[in-house]
Amino acid sequence: NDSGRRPRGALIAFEGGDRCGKTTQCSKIVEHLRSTGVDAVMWRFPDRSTSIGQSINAYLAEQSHMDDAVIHMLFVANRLEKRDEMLRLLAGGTTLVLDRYSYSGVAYTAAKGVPYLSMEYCKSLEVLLPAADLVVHMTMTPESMAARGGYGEERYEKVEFQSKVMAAFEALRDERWAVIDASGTIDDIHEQVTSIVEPVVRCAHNGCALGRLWD
Ligand code: 2DT
Repeated sequence: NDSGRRPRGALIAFEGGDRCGKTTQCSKIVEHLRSTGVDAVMWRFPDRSTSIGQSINAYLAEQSHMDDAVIHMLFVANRLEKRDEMLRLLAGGTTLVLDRYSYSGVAYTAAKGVPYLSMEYCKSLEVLLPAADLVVHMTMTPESMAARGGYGEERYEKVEFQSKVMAAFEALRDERWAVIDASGTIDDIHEQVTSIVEPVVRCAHNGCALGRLWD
């Protein structure tokens, strides 16, 4: 980078069904990147700390009911309210590791099968946001997810629904996605994640352009 500008950070999203180990892997890769001198932070969506995030949290905890279109748009708004900060961090050289992003937004709503909330329509609401340089899709059968501790506590944690979410994620895949079998050990998965993430971080540092959803 001879322009004198600081190299940008990479935008990396972890996606997958509930209880498949995304949060663990996000923390581990951030810790690893930092240990190699890469400036990296982990964020999660929904961000339950904002007022929109608190409404989403109540919905997920089944403490409130909301129209499917309304809750969908709150998830979108919850990303948009973080957009400026996200772009600022990336431009300043920080790599952002996201525990869920727009891909969950589209997959979970599309999986509901509401006719006016089609996958195409849901995608159209995300176009103001940057595309992830890499989507790490952690996959595992809904039955094995259900066997993990804590499953079933929130609204979407039902085997039949998770199968539909899985199919929706599959329909979203493109060349930026890497699929990882989430049934392995934490260390094996971390090793695979590291080998996929490192070249993407280098590419961003070397000036690969940040894309936009869904170009
Ligand atoms: P966790 O916080 O446990 O990952 O659960 N979801 C998430 C959506 O329906 N739309 C979205 O845009 C996002 C980001 C996935 C969050 C739950 O909310 C769902 C599971």
